[in-house]
Amino acid sequence: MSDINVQPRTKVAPKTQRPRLYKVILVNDDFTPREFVVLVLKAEFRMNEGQAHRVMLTAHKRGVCVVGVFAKDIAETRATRATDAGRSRGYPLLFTTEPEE
Ligand code: NFA
Repeated sequence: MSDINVQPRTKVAPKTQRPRLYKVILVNDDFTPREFVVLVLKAEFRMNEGQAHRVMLTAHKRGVCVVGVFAKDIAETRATRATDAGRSRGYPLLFTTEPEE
């Protein structure tokens, strides 16, 4: 009788889990001046004038615009800082976060 055990290999290579990414979304309002929105986008999201202007205009026309995609803590910190920058000037400017599918 053979004492060689041939067993199928059952260990499966685990798929590496990448941390979920979060979108920062700029929400339009009727009060925050366009140029102030552009200023905040440049300061808090390191955008140049052209990029910031395009994002501002897209939110202005469509209601919302994705500003960028980041790790959760970075997305939340930037959305809070950018929203606070508007609040400190008395504007209802709002940035929200939302997980990517
Ligand atoms: N809708 C604002 C205005 O007409 C500009 C704005 C754009 C505000 C994007 C917030 C977000 N002054």
